[in-house]
Amino acid sequence: MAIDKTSLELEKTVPDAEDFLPLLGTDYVELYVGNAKQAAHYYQAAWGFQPVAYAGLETGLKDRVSYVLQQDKIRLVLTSPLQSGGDINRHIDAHGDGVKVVALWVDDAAKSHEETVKRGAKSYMEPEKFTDEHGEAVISGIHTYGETVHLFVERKNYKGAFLPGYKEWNPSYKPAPLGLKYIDHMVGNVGWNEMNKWCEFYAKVMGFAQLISFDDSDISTDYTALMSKVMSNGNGRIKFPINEPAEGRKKSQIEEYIDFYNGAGVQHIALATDNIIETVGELKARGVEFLYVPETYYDTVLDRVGEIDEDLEPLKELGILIDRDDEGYLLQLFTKPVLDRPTMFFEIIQRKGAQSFGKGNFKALFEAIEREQEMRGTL
Ligand code: TYF
Ligand code: FE
Repeated sequence: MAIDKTSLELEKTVPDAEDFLPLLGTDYVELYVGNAKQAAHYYQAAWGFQPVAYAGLETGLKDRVSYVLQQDKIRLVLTSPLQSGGDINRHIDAHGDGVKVVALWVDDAAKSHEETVKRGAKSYMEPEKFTDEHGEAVISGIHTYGETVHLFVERKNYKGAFLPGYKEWNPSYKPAPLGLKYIDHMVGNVGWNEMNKWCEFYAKVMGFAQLISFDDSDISTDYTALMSKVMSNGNGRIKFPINEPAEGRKKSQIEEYIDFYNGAGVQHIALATDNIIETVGELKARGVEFLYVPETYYDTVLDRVGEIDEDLEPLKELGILIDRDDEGYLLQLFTKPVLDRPTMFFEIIQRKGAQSFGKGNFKALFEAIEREQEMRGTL
């Protein structure tokens, strides 16, 4: 396959002075799950996340429980209801386990709320101050696609383990971390013909700009079709690709997601590592399942991507995919869905200069996804 031009200059550059929503990074990702205790064990044991904080009956909560886990800059919050009824149960009933909150780290949560609501965001949470003996945090929030929300978290005056209301959680069980560093990007699946609407939302309401676009001729295989655009904030720390289903010969993987998730939601979270061979080797040893890439992929991959630092053999053994753009290359691999519903999955990515998303791998990747769809009988 020819190397595509993937220049990633922002179509519209947002000078810092005009950035009405300066984002410092992803603060945390919160999943609503059926059994947070067991989910926490999974992310510790299989993924090497470290225990950080806890809130539940012991801290005075009556109706829910949350576990906070962290690996380098990646913070996960796992929340379950403790009673029947209520929003969390309803969310789990509709979507299964999934991402409810993509929290963004800001300097001024009140201003973030004001600026986005002024531009058309639907408020989810008015700015609210939370305090304990470790200081003060301010949180506000807006709705995005589906039932997903963005919280703005201001923590410059907070010194505790996570946020007020949580206590430190320090069990003796602490499997080693796996070298996962930060969230590279988080992808949203939206409904038919909704991609542009949500890209406009990120542009208009949050001041993001489009990085690249590819049309469905780039990404249609015989069966799967989707459209995708990547939206990024001004400093590039937050990247949100948005996918919509497109008409193919058979059911789009995005449509399968929408059917099982009952609407739009987070499709995959891409986690960056400095050593994908070690990270993926250890994830596999701990039982995480990845999409299978046929060995024939490796017969021609170096013709496409040229020279790379790594030996091909371990990449082939682990099924790691390779792609190149004008700025360098990247290594990536995708897990199978990590839930029983074929909804959310993870990507492991190591960037060696490349700032794109693996366009050259789409064919191999989507054929691998289709083999899984076939086994589920959902094609
Ligand atoms: O984030 C991306 O754009 C890449 C490619 O269903 C991708 O990881 C796009 C759609 C999809 C799986 C991966
Ligand atoms: Fe991705």
